[in-house]
Amino acid sequence: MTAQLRNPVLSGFNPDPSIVRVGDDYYLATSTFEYLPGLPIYHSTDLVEWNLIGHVAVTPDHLAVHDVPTGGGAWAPTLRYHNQQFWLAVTDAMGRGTLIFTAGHPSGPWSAGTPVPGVNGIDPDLAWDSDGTCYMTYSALRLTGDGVGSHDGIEQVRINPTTGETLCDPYPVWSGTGLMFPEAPHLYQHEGWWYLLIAEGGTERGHSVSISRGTSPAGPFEGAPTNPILSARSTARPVQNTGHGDLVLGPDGQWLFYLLGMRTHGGTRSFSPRGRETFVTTARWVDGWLEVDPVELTDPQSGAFSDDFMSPTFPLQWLGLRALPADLAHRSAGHLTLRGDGAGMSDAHATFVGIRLMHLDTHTSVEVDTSAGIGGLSMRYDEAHHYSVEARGNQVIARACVATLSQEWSIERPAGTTRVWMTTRAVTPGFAAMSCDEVILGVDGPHGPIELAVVDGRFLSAESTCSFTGRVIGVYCESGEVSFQNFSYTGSGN
Ligand code: 6LW
Repeated sequence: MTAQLRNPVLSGFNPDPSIVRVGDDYYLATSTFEYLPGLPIYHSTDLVEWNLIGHVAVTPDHLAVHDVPTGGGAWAPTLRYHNQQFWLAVTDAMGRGTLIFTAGHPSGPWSAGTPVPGVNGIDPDLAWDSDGTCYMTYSALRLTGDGVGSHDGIEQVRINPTTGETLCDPYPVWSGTGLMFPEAPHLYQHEGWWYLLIAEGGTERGHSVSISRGTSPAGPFEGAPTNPILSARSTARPVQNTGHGDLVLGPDGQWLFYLLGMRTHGGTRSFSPRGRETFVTTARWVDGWLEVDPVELTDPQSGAFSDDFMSPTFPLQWLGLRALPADLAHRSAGHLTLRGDGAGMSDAHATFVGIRLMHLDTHTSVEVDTSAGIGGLSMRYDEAHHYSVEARGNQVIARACVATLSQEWSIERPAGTTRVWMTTRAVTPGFAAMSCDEVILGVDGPHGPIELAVVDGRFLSAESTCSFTGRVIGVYCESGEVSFQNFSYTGSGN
């Protein structure tokens, strides 16, 4: 791998990466599901440092995530540059369906999103032939109509990308080697060929990448003799589930493949607390076919995030559950105030804002004032899987909710300011401890930190929850009004 490339590229849940190069600038988009703002755009010039520069979906009208089931919402963008503008095609799953957004610059503002009602599927790709014909190639997992949930392979249709009109009936194209869930198609023109790259095998441990080629963007395509050209399945590689990616030419002429993968942990390496993250690997063309190298993990990166709530606007890292952070919380003079309507963390519409958990060993804390309400710090995977430290009346309650099971530990609230915290600590792999990490839930007392509970972390992992996201850690208000000060996150470890 090129010496300075770093893996993961984007820590914390950031699946389905799509990348575009314009001159010396690289832009990358990932999926956000039920969270807003949606569809982050990251920018880099050296492919080492990536900065979050904005989001495509910055109003509740862009994506109809308010009422989608968890795991629905923004799936699998394709980011492209054509005719002096940026294009992003995406599925708002169970929401607005297939959409195309455009922008003059990827930091925004983006257009309102043009529906493509003739495409009933996921993972839409956009490609233009030299005569200007626009092809949308997608995975025909039916999200609406008769046969919801059925999967008809990869399909393609010619479209007018400006109006969203389909210009012919969709037709099937090459759909892989026969592994399950052919998805994530991207079309590339290279040295006289059109290449159709897809993922297959499902987004779990069988995830793979396969490629085919033809002389027309509409096919027919013949599969590579070496398919699948990438998979970590049945290997001891530290990054598993590798697949669903996009190809780009690096500054030094090196082809690079940006893709999703999971850092798995535990005695049998079975659990991924951060879900699917973005990785990169090198690739090359050999005899007219693409070769992709296995994904290597580079040295652990440490990181920190803090917010003193002095600025009236949210830093771009904050995510709101089914609503924009600014519509859920008010920031003023060092305080973040949330107002709850009775929905706790077990509700799909909890009043919750948080950041992606990016590391394995982490510590997060926040001061909480619940004199007028109930709330605290929570680590959420989904509404069925979350751990919290809550202040309520004269009590501090640690709570672990896993599917239909829930357990609580409570103490009398210590005197003074209430600073609640959560620590995640990697478990040393071995047969004595099969889990990925333990989560310690606590509160500061007058004589130092007080541990309320130590909870097994495996239940907040991609494998236990079957959610498409990852852990998000942040603050919530169940009822009344709760005010927070000085949010702090530090993390390290792969
Ligand atoms: C996405 C599909 C997949 O649409 O998971 O891994 C879905 N790939 O391609 C949601 O991220």
